[in-house]
Amino acid sequence: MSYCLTENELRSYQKKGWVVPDFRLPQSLLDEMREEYMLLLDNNPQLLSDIMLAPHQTVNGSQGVVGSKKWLEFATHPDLLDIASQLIGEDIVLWGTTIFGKPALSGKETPWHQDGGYYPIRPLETLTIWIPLDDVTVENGPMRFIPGSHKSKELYSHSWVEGDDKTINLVCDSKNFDATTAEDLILEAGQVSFHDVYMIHGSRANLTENRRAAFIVRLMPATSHYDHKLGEEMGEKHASHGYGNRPLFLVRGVDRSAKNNFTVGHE
Ligand SMILES: O=C(O)CCC(=O)C(=O)O
Repeated sequence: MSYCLTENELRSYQKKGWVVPDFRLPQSLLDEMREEYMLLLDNNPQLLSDIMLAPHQTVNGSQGVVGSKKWLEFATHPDLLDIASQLIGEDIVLWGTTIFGKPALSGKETPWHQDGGYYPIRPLETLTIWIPLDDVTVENGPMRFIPGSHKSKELYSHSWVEGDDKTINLVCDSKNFDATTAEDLILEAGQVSFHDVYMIHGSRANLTENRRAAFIVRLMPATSHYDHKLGEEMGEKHASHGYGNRPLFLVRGVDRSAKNNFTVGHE
């Protein structure tokens, strides 16, 4: 085990819904990710950088992203999986990645939401690894978390809010939480945050002169089932997300659910 979470860190994850361990990614890895991100932007001039789904997919990419296997390599870095296994167990499936680019001057807001609303995962369990490629400051649109909002394991009501000034349009109704309790996630590039699928979170726009990009990895314990058929049905509403066709990767252990299909969506 490359990094062992302390009792305090484990408690923080359980109590607040996220943890930033006292751990850093190697600088060389960070440099590689940044380089690969520039390539990704070059290869996808048709897409806005605010949100790019599944850059690890080289075929059948959601939003038509032209991705690369490098992102899968980054997402499954042994240190990250070691930490993840302490939070969701030894049997792990990777089912998604995303990059929220928050470009300088025009980086869109990500409104308050829970991640799980349209994930075809039963029982619904997902650990999100949030990896900033740049330093995150109060000004450049840090992630904002509502502590403890994951605890009831409930998906709260969300409403569709029109507008292309945001990265997503399904927004958690304000009656469900107290925004004044929000905590900003201020991180240096190299630090990493891990958060629970039920936690309410969002981020403001970035109007600064500095980009605030983050690479996001979605893992589920292999006791859960990623139901592609359900993903297809849900996809009727959110076609670009490609949930009916996402490739699953068993990245640790065994498929305890015995229901996951590791052929759909692969090359
Ligand atoms: O990076 C951001 O600003 C938003 C990320 C997010 O909402 C997520 O990872 O679920």
